[in-house]
Parts: sequence; structure tokens; C-alpha cells
Amino acid sequence: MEWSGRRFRFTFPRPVLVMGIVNVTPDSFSDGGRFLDPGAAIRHGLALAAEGADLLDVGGESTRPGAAPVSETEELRRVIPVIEGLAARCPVPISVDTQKPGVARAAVSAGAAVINDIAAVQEGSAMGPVVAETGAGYIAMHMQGTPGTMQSAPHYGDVVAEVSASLGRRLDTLAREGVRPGQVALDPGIGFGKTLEHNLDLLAHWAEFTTRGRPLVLGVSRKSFLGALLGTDLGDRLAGGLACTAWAASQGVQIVRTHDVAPTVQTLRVLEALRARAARSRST
Ligand code: YH5
Repeated sequence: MEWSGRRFRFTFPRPVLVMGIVNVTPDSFSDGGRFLDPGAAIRHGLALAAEGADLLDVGGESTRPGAAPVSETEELRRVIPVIEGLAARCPVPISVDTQKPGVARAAVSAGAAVINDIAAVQEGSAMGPVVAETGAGYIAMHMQGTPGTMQSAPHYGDVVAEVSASLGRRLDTLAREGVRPGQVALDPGIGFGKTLEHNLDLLAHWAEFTTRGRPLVLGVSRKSFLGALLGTDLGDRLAGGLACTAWAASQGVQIVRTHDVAPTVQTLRVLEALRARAARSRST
């Protein structure tokens, strides 16, 4: 299996890729706006790459439940200088976390290799043609509702079957719009229009998503469901996130999106050593 675009190529099987989060928002849950200054965001991205990030995900719109939408002009003002700065200084592919086709197009012009779209399954998404025309990689994430409404009353019959079917329909639509399947990675969208039980079902049955034949992205870093499970604040969810990473790695995941690159890299290195060892005969 391969995931590639005009500026990048990853061939699987290979060790799980780590995508480091670079927030450029004043109201971000986790970083409290520390990186609104482009210079600080660029330094943070470079530090994550030095910790072993394989991709850097730059986002300028908070998607916390109920967060106010950001105008296209403001989102461009936040992310473009950071993408330009990182692309000039850093060899790892950059993704742009945006729902807006205009921001995605400008981000690719500024050097981004991947479009990370949390609104991929929204009715009337206009992102497909941008992915087709730019040749960028694409992460299609599932969300029920919109960030403004998604946590009010998430509802599914069979959450795993419905999320998988929704991602499958998105793959079909993208193909009709001229996107190569090899450009696309899929993300069940942990925390996006899901209750705690829905999130646990998606993780517990993660292996079912591997049947789509596309790389899978896991995003659990510091999320509320970990707080609900553990009774911990934002600053105390790392171990919970690493447990999810280890579980997903055992079930089949290709990309893990995280704020905490160094501990995630360490976790995955140990898992990889164990996986390689288990495939061999025992020493005597
Ligand atoms: C994702 O899962 N998530 S932004 C609330 C938090 C902490 C973190 C309550 N973009 C994903 O990270 N893109 C976001 O604490 C994403 N997959 C992909 N592909 C939300 C986020 C967060 C929200």
C-alpha cells in the first residue's frame, strides 16, 4: 500500500508515521494560543520534526465543540506564513488542517503536501476538485454534524459500520472527481460527533477500517473522551493517548496525529521492536 502526492510518498508496511500538531489559533484547547506568532509556530514545528515527526499538521481554525468559525482571510493570515516558513526550513511533508477549499489551495501553493479535511464527509464538500487539481495528499476524516453542533446529540445505529460506509462513499465521490485512491488516507474522526461509547467502539473495532485498503489516521491526542475516561484535565491525558496509539498500532494504523511527538515516537519504537521480534524465532 502506498500513500503519495506531488510532494511526498510513503510506502507501507513501514513504522507508524507520527504527525505532529502545530496549532496557530488563539483559542486552541491545548496550546492556549502560544503559537499565534508565526515565528513561534515555526520553531515549534521544527522542534517536533527534531523529535521525530514524519509530518507536521498546521491548523488555524479551532474545532473545539462550539468554537466560533474563523473567516477565510483570518485563517490564511494564520497558516500561510507558518507553512511557508516550515516548508523552507524543514524536510518533512506539511499538512494543512482546514475545511476550506480556498485555504487548502493556498496552503499547497505555499508548500503543503497534504490537505487534512475534518469536513470531508459533509454534504456538498468542494474539496475534491482541489485535491484532484493540486495532486496533494488528502486525509478524509469522518464527522457527524459540524464543530458547532457535533457533540449535542451524536447518534448512530452501528457506529463502526456507519463511519466506515461514510468513508467508503467519500472515496467513491473523490474517485469520480479525479482523485487517485493512492492520494487518500482515512480517519474515523475520534471525538467528532461521537459519545465516549462511540469513541470506544471505533477504537475497539479499529481493525474493521483496514478493509478499505487505505492508510488509517488516528487522532486522540489530549481529547475529551480521555478526560471522561480518566477524570483528568488536558495536561494529564498523555498516557491515555499512548494507550490508544499502542492499541491502534496492534490493530492496523498508519498515521498517528499528536501534540506529544517524543513520547509517541518512543512508544511506537518499542512496539516496532516487539513486533519485529515476535515475527522471528526465539533466541536460545
Ligand atoms: C483528528 O482526529 N482532530 S482538531 C479537543 C481536544 C484536544 C484536541 C479537548 N484535527 C483531528 O485535536 N484531523 C483535529 O481537547 C484532526 N484527525 C484529523 N485528521 C481537534 C483536536 C483536539 C480537540
